[in-house]
Amino acid sequence: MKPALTKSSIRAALASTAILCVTMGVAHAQAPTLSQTVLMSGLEGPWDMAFLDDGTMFFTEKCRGLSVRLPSGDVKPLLGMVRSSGFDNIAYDLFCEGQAGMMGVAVDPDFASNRRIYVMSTSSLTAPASNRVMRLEVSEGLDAVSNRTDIVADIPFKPRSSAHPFGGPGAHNGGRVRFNPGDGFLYVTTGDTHNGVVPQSPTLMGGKVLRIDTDGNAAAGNGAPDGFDARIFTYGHRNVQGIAFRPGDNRAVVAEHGPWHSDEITALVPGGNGGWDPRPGMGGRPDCPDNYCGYSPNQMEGMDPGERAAFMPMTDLNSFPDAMPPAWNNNRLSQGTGSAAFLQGEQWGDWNGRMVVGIMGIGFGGTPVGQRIDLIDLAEDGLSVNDVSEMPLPMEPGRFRSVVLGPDGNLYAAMDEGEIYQIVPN
Ligand SMILES: [Ca+2]
Repeated sequence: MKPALTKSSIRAALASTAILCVTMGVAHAQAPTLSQTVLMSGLEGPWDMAFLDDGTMFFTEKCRGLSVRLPSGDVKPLLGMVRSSGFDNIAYDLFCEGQAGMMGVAVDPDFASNRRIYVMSTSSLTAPASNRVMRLEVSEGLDAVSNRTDIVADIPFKPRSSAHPFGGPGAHNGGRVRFNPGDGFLYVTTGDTHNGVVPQSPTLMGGKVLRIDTDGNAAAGNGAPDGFDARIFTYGHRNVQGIAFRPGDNRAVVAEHGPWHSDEITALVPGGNGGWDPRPGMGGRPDCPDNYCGYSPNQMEGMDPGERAAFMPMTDLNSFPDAMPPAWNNNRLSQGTGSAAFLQGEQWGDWNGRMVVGIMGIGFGGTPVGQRIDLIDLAEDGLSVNDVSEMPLPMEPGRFRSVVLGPDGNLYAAMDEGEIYQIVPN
């Protein structure tokens, strides 16, 4: 005997269907399953990527230069560095040494009309050398660049070896360049170059985040203290290699390498001090090798990261009570937070809106190497994190130098080992 279809049974059936839909809705918004494609391999130290809407990808290699991968897969060399091969167009002043070389690349928000891109590289045009941000114009055929204009020419470069870990020339350049979609300005991250006076200096452009227009002029409202170079947005940094802008409020968030302890993720405020000051004699610290206390008190051997942090903090709130506190310090470890991006789009499920941070891996003094991509759920006020988890990678981990969200909504990741991966959420 069939059950009678009554109004109440229909209502009950509809209600249970509705509950089922809600349940499925919740179940649907969960972590995606990832797959990957090797977009490029055999590269020499790929450092950064920047995309056009159609998937065209500009990319840099630290010691070779700038190239572009077309949606067809064809690759065209655009601007080579001294001693590179395979480039018709070579800028002989551009060179690599140690951590320095050709680094960040960004596409102008008005690329469709002005054909401009921006590249940061080390250059020998001055002595000592410097790191520069160059503006280039790309040909209609995407096969050449011209009209180079160096819009920032005074970012420090470390010219000589010093008595420090990784103490060779070229250390700590920062190197990321990114446009903030909210204000349209170009943000440039720089490093302390193992020079104690640089991060807190009002006039030296290392250990900073610069915020400039496309001619290299200071953006209005940078807010640095009186007497500071007007291009400075934030200062007191060690080595910022990651910067990304939070969807919704476009707040700048940086990822910064720590000194044997405390990689930091910091939500920036205009004019803010990151609180890194490796000068001798600061914070009760004595003289330090080559006047740089960054690895004190025991730079060549392992010791408890908490003791290090107490002695030489990444954010010295005793000396600088108003410094910007990090939202996260990688559980007091230094593993190489090299790059950052925000995931955006329904395809990322629960991860939509989370910050991804590529971690290169440094196994010093008993620290786990930790090569991975972290998913960071930043608190609304930027002062802490709601959650941090490790992305389950669809490939073997490596030294993640760059993570970029592509125009197709997929994540692109470059590894020092030579690959650029496309990571697809399913
Ligand atoms: Ca800091």
